Amino acid sequence: MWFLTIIFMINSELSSIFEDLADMEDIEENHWESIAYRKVAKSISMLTGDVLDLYHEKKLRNIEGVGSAIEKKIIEYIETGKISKYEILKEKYNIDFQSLRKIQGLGPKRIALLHLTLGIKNLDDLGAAIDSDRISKVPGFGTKSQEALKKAIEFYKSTGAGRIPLATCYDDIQKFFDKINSGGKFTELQIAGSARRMKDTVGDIDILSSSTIPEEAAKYFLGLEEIKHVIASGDTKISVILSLGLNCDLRIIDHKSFGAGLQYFTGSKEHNIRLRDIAISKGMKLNEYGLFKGEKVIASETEHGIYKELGLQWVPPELRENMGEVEAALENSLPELVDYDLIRGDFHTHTDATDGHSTFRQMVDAAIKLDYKFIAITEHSKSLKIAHGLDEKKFMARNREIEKFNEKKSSLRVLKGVELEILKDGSLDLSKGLLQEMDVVIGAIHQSVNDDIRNNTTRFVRAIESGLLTTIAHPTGRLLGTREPYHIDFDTVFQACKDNNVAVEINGFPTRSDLPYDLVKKAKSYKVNFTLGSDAHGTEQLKYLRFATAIARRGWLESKDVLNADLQFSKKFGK
Ligand code: DGT
Ligand code: CA
Ligand code: CA
Repeated sequence: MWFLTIIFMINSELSSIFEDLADMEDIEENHWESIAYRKVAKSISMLTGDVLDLYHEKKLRNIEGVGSAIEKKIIEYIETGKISKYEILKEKYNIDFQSLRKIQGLGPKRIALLHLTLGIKNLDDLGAAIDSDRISKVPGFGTKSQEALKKAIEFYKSTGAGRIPLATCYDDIQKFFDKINSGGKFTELQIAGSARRMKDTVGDIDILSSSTIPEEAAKYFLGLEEIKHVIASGDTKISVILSLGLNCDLRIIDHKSFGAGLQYFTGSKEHNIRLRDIAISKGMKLNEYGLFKGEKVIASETEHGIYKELGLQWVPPELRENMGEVEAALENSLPELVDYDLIRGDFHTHTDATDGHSTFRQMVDAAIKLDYKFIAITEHSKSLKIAHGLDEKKFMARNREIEKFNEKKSSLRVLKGVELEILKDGSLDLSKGLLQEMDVVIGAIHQSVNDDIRNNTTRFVRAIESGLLTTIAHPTGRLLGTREPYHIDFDTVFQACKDNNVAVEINGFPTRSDLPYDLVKKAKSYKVNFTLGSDAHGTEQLKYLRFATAIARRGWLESKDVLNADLQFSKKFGK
């Protein structure tokens, strides 16, 4: 990963506020202000450090485009959580710029025009205006752009609009959860939905609770400062928008049906439908209140009870996608998933020698602190110029540094690695001699990718057959929300990996999450090995390894499939 900056919550909040401000100033016809805000929005979004750090160091002015007026606004936001100018304009316009901006063909000028002429404020308004043929009549639009907008909305909705990578909000969700819990108002509290299933992206957060004082508990929840807006508040369900930019559904249910509720609201919907069918086939009824035979409650208090009474093994949440887990659970043959705690090392990291921002020593120290047994430092290779890829000479120097560290017999072993460019014709970016010296060679395709499936597949296969790769990196090349996966024949690639003893990477970097879990399951059927990597470009990103592990579990992997798992690593590296 080389073109993504790190995601800091406050940076992304500020950047989208300034972008909104720019859009609103455009409508107000204050074009100079608009240009200034847009510039700052962009420079904040590209920062590699946290705005909060710059604030503490009194260096906000170092951000490109920040003068005294904008500096004041940033300080106001950090200290009060609000920017008064923004609040005033928002009141006036109340436009969902963030969604509208994501529609291809809608820039700030056109959003402003549609607002001024048709009063369009959000995607629903836009859809309705298209359906009633009003857009085509706006000067500058026409039937053709109306059609194009209709398609663009469909695309936006189908590619998972508004979904957030779980890895970028996981810590905040945990903190929010702990805060709810710390109030002492709830008897039971559990995260459900896609976040419990550890899906790579989440649409909203579902929290399930029970309480002996439900009204007081609801009031406490609604008073939490993390809640930005209340969408709906009923006796059993409260829906809110959190300041971290996610919706959250809190359900307060009866203690007696907590297990059934947890099962139901964990989903997935497809998994639940299968369970409901099984219940029906056994003459029972399953819903969020329990498993029933006629009026009689067969199970409801615990989730395990529900599965047991249906004649199934308890299914780990990560597997609940109707991908064969129901059949396996009926036959008592679910896999023994690789455990999060067994992953004690990272196969994919970068430092400031290329496009990372932590030093070698900082990365190594952080790995020791995490009690890792190994870390592979896998810098980019020379032809990835944008990431300052290293040539043979620089890799040799790095290798000597690693050897020196390993001589000290620390609890951590550092592996000599490279994220190696697979060139256009499938040849490799560094000399054979150097590659043979490496512990970890992750072959990656970053550049000159075309739409030709045969071309891309052959490119991978040639590299795999070189005998010099240990792993292929983020195989689909997808970037969540911005880039479609490459066209690749994965049956051929996985077979080649198996034949040449090349592992397949699961990259846990939030916007990559690559391989996706369904392809992991497919790769497993070829009996390949897997390596998990965070693709961290700084110490604070090492935590993404957990999300690579989540994908591994969602792809049915067991310890024996994963080279990071203790036992496998020892076998390979004799430690
Ligand atoms: P998300 O929020 O899009 O990332 O995905 P989920 O799975 O968290 O979906 P969400 O929040 O709409 O609903 C939470 C769970 O509630 C879902 O996984 C299963 C259950 N559920 C919701 N609607 C239905 C439904 O119509 N039928 C069934 N069987 N279950 C449902
Ligand atoms: Ca959800
Ligand atoms: Ca929900």
